[in-house]
Amino acid sequence: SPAPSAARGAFIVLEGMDRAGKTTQASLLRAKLAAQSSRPVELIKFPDRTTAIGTMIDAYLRSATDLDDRAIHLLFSANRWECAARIEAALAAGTTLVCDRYAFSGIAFSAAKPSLADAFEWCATPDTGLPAPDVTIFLDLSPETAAERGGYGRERYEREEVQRAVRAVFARIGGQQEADLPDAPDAMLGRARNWRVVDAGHSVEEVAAAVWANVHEAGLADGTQAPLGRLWA
Ligand code: 2DT
Repeated sequence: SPAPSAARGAFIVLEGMDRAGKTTQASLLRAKLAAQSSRPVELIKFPDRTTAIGTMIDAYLRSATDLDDRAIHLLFSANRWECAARIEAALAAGTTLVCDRYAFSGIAFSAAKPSLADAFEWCATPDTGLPAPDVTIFLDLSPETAAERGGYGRERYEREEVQRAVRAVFARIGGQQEADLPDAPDAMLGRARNWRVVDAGHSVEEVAAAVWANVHEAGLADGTQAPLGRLWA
């Protein structure tokens, strides 16, 4: 098979609401990318619950332990930092990465908490300097449609009022909601927020087609020549 034409693998992040089908779409996207070129494609996900930090995060999400809102926020970020070198090495070696959740979930789920509602900038800061996604595709879903799909699971954040608050922060991150707030995310998050919205309230096939269209339009179907960015430059 021909040698990959671009210098490095692409870093593609999928973000989304619970019940949006993110995990299904991540594996469909991996298959599609693998069929398009000889470039290796790997799936990764955050939180990575397999590490020591991930074990603490898992206990928190299952409500087996309680942690201060800022402490758990920093653990989620640390969980990305402990994987950052591996992400960079994989991309440099030519592997395209499809990543299920990343720093945007970190901001959205923390800033959705009353204790951190006015701390958007604080929430973004620990991820400063992490490898930046080449594109982030946000699978949007209303709580109403999530309910039609059978409702939420049993983990800590899987409640309708939490999901509504999280969705509002994602909308701020994506610039879908004008922020007349002092710490406007567009200024802070910079170009690292290369954000595409896909309406996940359609069939698996329709959503997969929309996800693929975004990857293709972003020029990421077979890696990229662009230098790897850093959050939040
Ligand atoms: P899943 O394992 O089902 O994706 O749920 N979260 C995730 C945070 O609060 N901060 C983060 O930085 C990340 C990556 C989202 C994981 C839950 O943890 C939340 C849902």
